[in-house]
Amino acid sequence: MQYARGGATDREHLVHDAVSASRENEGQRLAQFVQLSGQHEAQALDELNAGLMADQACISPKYLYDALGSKLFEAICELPEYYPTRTEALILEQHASDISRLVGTGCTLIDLGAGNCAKAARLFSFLQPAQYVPVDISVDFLREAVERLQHQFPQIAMTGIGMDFSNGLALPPLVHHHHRLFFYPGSSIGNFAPEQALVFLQRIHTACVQEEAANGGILISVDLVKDTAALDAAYDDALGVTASFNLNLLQHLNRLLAADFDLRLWRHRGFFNAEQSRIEMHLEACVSQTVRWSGGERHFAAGERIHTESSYKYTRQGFTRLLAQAGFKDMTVWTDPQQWFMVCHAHAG
Ligand code: AVI
Repeated sequence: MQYARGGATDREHLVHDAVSASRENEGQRLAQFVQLSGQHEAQALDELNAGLMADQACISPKYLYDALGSKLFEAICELPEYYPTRTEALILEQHASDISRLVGTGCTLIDLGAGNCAKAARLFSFLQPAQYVPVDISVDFLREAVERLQHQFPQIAMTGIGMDFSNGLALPPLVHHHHRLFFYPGSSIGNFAPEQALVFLQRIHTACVQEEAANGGILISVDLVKDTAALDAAYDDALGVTASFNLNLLQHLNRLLAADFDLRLWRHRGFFNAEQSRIEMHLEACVSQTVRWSGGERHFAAGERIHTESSYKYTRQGFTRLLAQAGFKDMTVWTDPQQWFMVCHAHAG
């Protein structure tokens, strides 16, 4: 995926909870892992409470990704209607050599929202990174995949980082400054509103040029504006997997907040809002009801909604303009024949 799962993190809150340093073990290089502490539980509960009490109720999409939510998202990626995953894979496969010509070899490959690390691993033989840094909300999630990859690619130093990068990108000193390539696949940038996306891209730009490092850049995927019917189907599939993914958020809230959402009384809504150029996902109350949780309660009228996700769709020009505003230059764009999806490389300096 993946959305940066879990709570907000910023420089003040970053604490190295656990670092397992790279060791040599009978000639076998071991990956290293760093878990940076995230948002405090109390802050998360305040955020959820405020969202549920807002005039237009809303919950951050990061709460879609509990253990079951992450599995449901993997299933979404297999759906015939959900074109982004397979279209991106095709573009990356077709243009891996072009990408390696632009990036060169020996980079520090920083994989944001790495998940099972499969997308980046397909680029290893082309990019031959000196260091691979998968970042996801929890190192436990990364551990298995990274250890397997480290075994397969012993020549690449691997440092798994557990952090929520959505509110800050303060990487630990173990991550080399030299020749950083930020890889942000999956069109996850679309889950930020455009103003937030700009701030996030500016942070990546700063992280590329810090310490006067040279050769930094970004390789990022973006979902493009297209026919509304194709977009609606991708976020409201016939099998109902996206509906389950969305409804599971209520189950997650029941656990986090000791809430009493009855999932049978809510339905999934997923549709393209052309004016805002975004998919919106909502949970809609089927009947009038009162929901209670520790710390609050709210009456929802039938038809009232909780906004759970936005997924912005860009034009090619609109997104390259955003990259330029963030300080990037020399954009190279690859798309599929239908121009539904794009992968873009840009230099930082
Ligand atoms: C993770 N993110 C890019 C997905 C998207 O398409 O916005 C999340 C998703 N939500 C519903 N389907 C997929």
